[in-house]
Formats: sequence, structure tokens, C-alpha cells
Amino acid sequence: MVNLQQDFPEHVDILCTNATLATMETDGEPYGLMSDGAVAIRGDTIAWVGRMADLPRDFKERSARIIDAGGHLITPGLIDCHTHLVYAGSRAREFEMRLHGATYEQIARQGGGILSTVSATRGADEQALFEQSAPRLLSLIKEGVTTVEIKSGYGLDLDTEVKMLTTAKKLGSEYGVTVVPTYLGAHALPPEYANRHDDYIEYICDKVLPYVARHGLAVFVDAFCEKIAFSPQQVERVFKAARRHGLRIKLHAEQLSDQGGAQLAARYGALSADHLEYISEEGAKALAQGGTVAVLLPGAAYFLREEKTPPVELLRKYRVPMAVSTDCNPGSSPSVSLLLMMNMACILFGLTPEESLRGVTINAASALGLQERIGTLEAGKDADLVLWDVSDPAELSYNIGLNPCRLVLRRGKVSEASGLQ
Ligand code: DI6
Ligand code: FE
Repeated sequence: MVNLQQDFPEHVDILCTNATLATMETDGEPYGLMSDGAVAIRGDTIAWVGRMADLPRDFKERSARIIDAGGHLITPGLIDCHTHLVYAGSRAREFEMRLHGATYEQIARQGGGILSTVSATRGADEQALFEQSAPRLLSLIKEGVTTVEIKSGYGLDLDTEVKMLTTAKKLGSEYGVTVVPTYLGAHALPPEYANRHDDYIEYICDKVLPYVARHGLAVFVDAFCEKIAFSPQQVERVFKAARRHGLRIKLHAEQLSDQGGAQLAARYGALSADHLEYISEEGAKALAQGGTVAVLLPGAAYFLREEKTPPVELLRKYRVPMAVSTDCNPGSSPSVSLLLMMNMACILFGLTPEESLRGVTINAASALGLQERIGTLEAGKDADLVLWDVSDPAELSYNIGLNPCRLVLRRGKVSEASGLQ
């Protein structure tokens, strides 16, 4: 960490003083905690992080704006590394069916589930899709989210997938949040390919994925490896195409059953394997070897009343980094609260509050390949940070439904969308 007095710049744009810093750096204290800390921002970058005592004497003259944190907590901007937040329509009716006894799988097999959102999303024009998705993004931002991954996968055909990815990008620029777009063509089998899984995979690999890559519409490719979706062999074809076209890899793996998806993902250098309720010990070992992050999605487990939880002990044993995310989607996790997910990760999955915060900061950054830019409070990184009305970082996981977010800075700018200035 750069905290030598001589490194404090001649001029900074914003200086946050009197803060309790959860830097989330791994060496040292839990949470990388530093009391009586200060963070200096120049342009869109963190210029200096250190103790109040190490500030130069004339720090006030050198700072265009000073924000006194009053002893409260500053964390890195939160990162929601797995969402499907761009979609049209609602699945509240299906929710009712489930409460009358139908299962998620039954509904999916009857052509409901993901496919009902596919038809609503195909039917919405770009403006409607933007307007329906924006409130979800705003809810995340209001709780301190500065980076969000957004998947396609409710269009399945070329035009609608492109519409979703374009809308995701537009949301990012409109609301001043970093959006990482992912192409999730292999999410469900579209009706026009009924019973022709392999033909649809061919369409993805030969047509949509190359188009998405050529036009820079996505950074990642993801797939749903599951009995009700695509087999490991089919997913592998998608991964090969992703490699050919220079897209990075993620996978929905072992959500409802153990398909060996984690091993497959790790073999292809996936940055993350997500869900993992049914992962085996072999799978956990493979993630460790592949340097693949385990993204845990407690909202989906909760909403589907999944009794099996991801084997957190095994993931710890093999030192697999764990991230936590909303999985914001209409069918299995209609959640727009990353703070609530942190609480659920603790209560339902047994994470510690520190693991939970790590899961929405540095480990989520790693799940997106952005750990050099975001995820910790460190000089040289993007100036994405959140000032909270609490002093103890465990408060972020502890509360249910309280939003202590006071101020969000994204790339050095106060986020207007946070509505809290
Ligand atoms: N796993 C999920 O939990 C979501 N997608 C996936 O691959 C569910 C998406 C939906 O039901 O709309
Ligand atoms: Fe998902």
C-alpha cells in the first residue's frame, strides 16, 4: 500500500478524511481494516490511501473537496458479478403456481419459466426493455453497487440477444455504473429449435457468438449446464467457440444437479463457476486448480427453497475464492439487493461477514477479471468507493432491509443515481 507522505499528490480532487477503511487488502487485518484513515482521489483514480496521521500538513490546501466521514466506514464500490437484470415482463404468476405446489423444473418443462421471459423480452422494444430494467439497476446502485455484470439469455435469437446486450451497455452509460456484458445464448432452448439442442448450439457457435464478439457486445460467454438446459458436451462446444473468438468464460454449474460443470469450466480457464449447490469434492478441487472463482447465489437458493447449500467448507478447504451475487432474474431470484444477499450468504450458506464482503468486492472483481482495477481500496485503482452510515463492516451483512449507504463514488464522481449525496 502506498501511504508514504511524499506520495501524497500536490493536488487531489476529493479527500475522504476520518474514515474507517475496509480496504479489503488480504495482508494484515480482517477486512484490511484501517481506522483513522483517509483516501485521496485524483480524476477517476485512487491516488493515496493511508492514515490521517500520515497526511501532509497542508492536505487541506491540496484538496479541492474534503468529505469528512466522521469515523464511518468506507469500502470499495460493491460489485454484483452475476445478474440477468435486463428482461421484460414478470413471473409473479409462476411464483403463485409454485406456491400451489408446482416445481421450477415442472414449470420450465411445460414451456413456462425462462421461455415466458423470452417471449416477453422478444416482444419489448429497446425503449421498453430499458425502462423496465432501469429500476432494478437503480436499486443496486442505491446500495453501493458500482460494477454490475449483466447477462443476455432471454432473447436467444440474434436480434433479441443483441438488443439485450445493447440495452445493458446503455444502462451503464446512462446511470454511471460499470457494466460487464455477458452473452448467455445457451440459457434455454428457444421454441423454434424445440427438440433440436445440437442445432441450436450450432446456431450459437456459428452465428450469434461470432457476431457478438465482432461487435464487442460482450466480454464473457456463459451457459446453463443442467438437465433442463444443456449438456456438458453441448456447453463444451460453446466454450470452444468462445475461445476461437476471444471471449472469456463463465458457467452456471451444479445448480440443480452435479453435471461436472465445475470441472469443465475450470478446464477452459473459466473466471467463475456459479451456483454450485451440487458441486462435488472433485469439482471444488478443479476450481482451485483452475483459479476459478465460486460465485454463490443465495437469492436463488432461497427463492427456489433449495435445501442443499453449496459446500462452503470444501471451498474453504481448497481455497477457492468465493463471490456473492444477486443473480437478479425474474424466475429464480427476483432480487435487487446485494446487501440482502450478503446477509443470506451468512445465514443460509454459513459465510462469515468478512467472506461476504470479500464476495462482493475483491472476489467479485476476480470473477470478472477486474481485480487489477477494482475490488480494494488501493492507490492506482479506480476511485469506486462507498461511504456508509456505519463503522463496523459486519453491519453490512448483519442488517436485513436497512440501507446504510450514504455516498457512492464511481470513478471519482459522486453517483447521482445513488440519490444520496
Ligand atoms: N439459472 C438460474 O437460476 C436462472 N438462470 C439460470 O441459468 C433462472 C432464470 C429464470 O428462471 O428466468
Ligand atoms: Fe444466473
